[in-house]
Amino acid sequence: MLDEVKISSAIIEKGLRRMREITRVDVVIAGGGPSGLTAAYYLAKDNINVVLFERALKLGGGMPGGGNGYPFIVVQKTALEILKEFDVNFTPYDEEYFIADSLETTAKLTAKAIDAGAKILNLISCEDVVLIDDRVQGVVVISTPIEMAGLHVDPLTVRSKAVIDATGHSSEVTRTLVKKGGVRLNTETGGVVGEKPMWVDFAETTIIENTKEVYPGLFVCGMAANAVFGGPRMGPIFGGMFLSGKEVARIVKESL
Ligand code: 48F
Repeated sequence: MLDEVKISSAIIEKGLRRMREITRVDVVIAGGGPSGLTAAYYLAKDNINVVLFERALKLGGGMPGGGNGYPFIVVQKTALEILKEFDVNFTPYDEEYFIADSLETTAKLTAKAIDAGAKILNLISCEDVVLIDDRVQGVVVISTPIEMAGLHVDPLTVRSKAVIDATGHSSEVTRTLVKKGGVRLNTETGGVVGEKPMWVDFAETTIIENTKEVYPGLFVCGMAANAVFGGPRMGPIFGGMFLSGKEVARIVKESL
């Protein structure tokens, strides 16, 4: 006989164990879009204890939606190594542009990151950072439904050696640090410079330069990197996102 209580108990026990496991980790990633998932994979692959928090129910950020809802993404030649690493199928459009299924890419990035050992928790928002002795040392997390309901409920804290802001266009973690911590970032203005209008070629190049430690303990990747350092947007081409995720994993590993 299948037992309703056993099913609930199995989930509650595993869920609590998971929450307990992730209260102290090497690296926290805020945001499960293409750059955050890529970073999670490359860190976990090198045995770094990494947890990724995603506010939404689904993973992938802006990727599953492809371009204007057509479920395809474009990836330039220089980033094909990443699609190959994740076993994502792709077809050439011409010798420079390649097309992948946005849902397949999302699923494979997620599965490979989990297989490599990354812990991914959806429905959890990073609402603040832990700032001790002028260094970001973790994040403050709250369940998304509680956040959405606007209820006055205290959050939980996760300590880490490094935090990666992979929250995309909003660059939310970095903005929160500036707003609440009153700190000066490693940018030309000392604050979040803000995303510039579309310029694909420039955006896809500068995103790698902008992938860096923006404040002690806090790193930015993906669209958050361009938003923080004042780079332009690029639309549904994703090579820069994948390469930025890989690059931030490399930089963070070096810093640990
Ligand atoms: O926006 P998103 O996909 O970021 P990305 O990895 O990729 C950008 C592209 O999708 C696209 C683009 C293509 O070239 O420009 O926009 O830089 O994913 C960001 C994820 O972070 C989540 C959000 O729900 C999304 O899935 N997120 C945002 N704020 C928080 C968060 C937060 N405070 N805590 C947790 N997750």
